Amino acid sequence: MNRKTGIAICLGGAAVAAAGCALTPAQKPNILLIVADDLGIGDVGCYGMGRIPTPAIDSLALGGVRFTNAYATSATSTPSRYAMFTGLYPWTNPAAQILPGDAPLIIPTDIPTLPKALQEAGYSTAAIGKWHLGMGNGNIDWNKPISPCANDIGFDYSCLIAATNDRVPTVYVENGSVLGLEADDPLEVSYEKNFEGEPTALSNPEMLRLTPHHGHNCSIVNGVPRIGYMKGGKSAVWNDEDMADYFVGKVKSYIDTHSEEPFFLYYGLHQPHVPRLPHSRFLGSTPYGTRGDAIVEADWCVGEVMRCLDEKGLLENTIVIFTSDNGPVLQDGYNDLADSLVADHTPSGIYRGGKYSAYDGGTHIPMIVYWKGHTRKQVSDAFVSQLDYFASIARLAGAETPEGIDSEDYSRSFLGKSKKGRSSLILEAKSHLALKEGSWILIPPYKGRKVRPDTGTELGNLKDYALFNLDDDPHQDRDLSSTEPEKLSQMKDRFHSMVGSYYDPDITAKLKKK
Ligand code: NG6
Ligand code: CA
Repeated sequence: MNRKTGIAICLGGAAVAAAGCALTPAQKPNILLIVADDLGIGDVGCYGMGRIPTPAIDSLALGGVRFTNAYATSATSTPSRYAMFTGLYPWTNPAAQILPGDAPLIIPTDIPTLPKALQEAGYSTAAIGKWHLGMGNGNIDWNKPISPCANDIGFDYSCLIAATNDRVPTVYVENGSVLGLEADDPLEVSYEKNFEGEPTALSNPEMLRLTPHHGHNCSIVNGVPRIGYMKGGKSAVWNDEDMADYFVGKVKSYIDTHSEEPFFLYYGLHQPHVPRLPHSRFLGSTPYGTRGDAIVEADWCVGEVMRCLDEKGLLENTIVIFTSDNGPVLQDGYNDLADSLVADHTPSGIYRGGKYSAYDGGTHIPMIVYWKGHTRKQVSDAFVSQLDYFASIARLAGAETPEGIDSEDYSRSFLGKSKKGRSSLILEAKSHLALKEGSWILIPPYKGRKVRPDTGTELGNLKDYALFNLDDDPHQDRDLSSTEPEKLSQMKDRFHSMVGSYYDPDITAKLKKK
């Protein structure tokens, strides 16, 4: 029996991987999880809110389920990705905050993870692209095999950037080893101090082709100032403009070599995170500067991968999930004109705030599920979250979901067979917590600035509890806390019972002191 036929027989009924329909390896659908970096709901053409063309992503929505009520757990990358792979609320692990490039792996190697569950169910698993969950034990020698790494939490294969494209080390790490290093030029990394004699953005501004707006004033790599210091490893340094092609190549060759077995492939796009350095063939493809062009490049990446699946005849047995780790930001540290060129494009769509924000723009993200022959074009307002990827994907793959995690199974909604979604979700923005319940959002009081001065983001730091109803106020302009006292009190109770001592109105100051 070939894989395609097997899937068709088993999934003929509504319930996928339901009891009594254990999937044999030949029947298991591949899972391709594509996670963009800082892509807003308004940045995706088919959401109809912005101006940037994204035909490849839109074509997933033409035959799939486009979610209008989907949430990342967090308004930044590390905690969002932590939740996707562990099924745990990231704020229950204080280490799940934006990590430096030399941070230790923050997912304990002895807890259940989504890739491990899939491995146990007979899947080959791979992580390609942006990682940002740490590697090693806090004291990495980059010239030796790094342990533990992504492979120790359930990925059979990994080819990653350790953190973000603006953080050192600016090298690719494959299965825990830096690729392309030469023995006579060892790579050294520090987030504390510069290596003697090495140029930085402060000492050698004449070497820069992109200047920092805030932060990003440490080592210069490829004329671009980064966060953190590094020395050596010259032969291993990535070329920013080639990163999209590089990872597309890795993804294609993984698909190529795994077309005969079920696979789970996590593909972390690096766009449109800063520094925005798309390949020259995308430059000028939008009037919105390099941020717009980087989104066009990301869309091209999606198109290439879909074409590869098609050519291999794998579309009918591959579930594709496309999403973003957090909301969008324009000015995120470089003078790249993203803010002055944005014009009529609206990255956060109709929502308030963006990356870093407790308002909806921080976590209300694009999400599309496409499975040729199984999903049909539809727009779903089911309330789903990336926190639910563990339980939902496990269900679709006939894998086990462990007891006691925060992830819930909405696999039927993922496939557009139901509109059932969560009743509630705790949202997180740099350790600031909020509660969404139905269309209601409760933002509790937090000390700190209303607007982040460097990025210009409205953070949602409010003096008192605020209550919003997204149904008729998607932009969260009308605080209903005084007109809806009963709702307010219910949601306050629920919020505090869900988060307990993790709520700390003074958290900003405490994190700064650390
Ligand atoms: C911030 C960086 C920002 C970006 C972000 C991580 C500064 C001043 N800003 O600290 O540029 O790298 O971290 O983004 O350093 S994320 O999408 O990976 O969470
Ligand atoms: Ca991000």
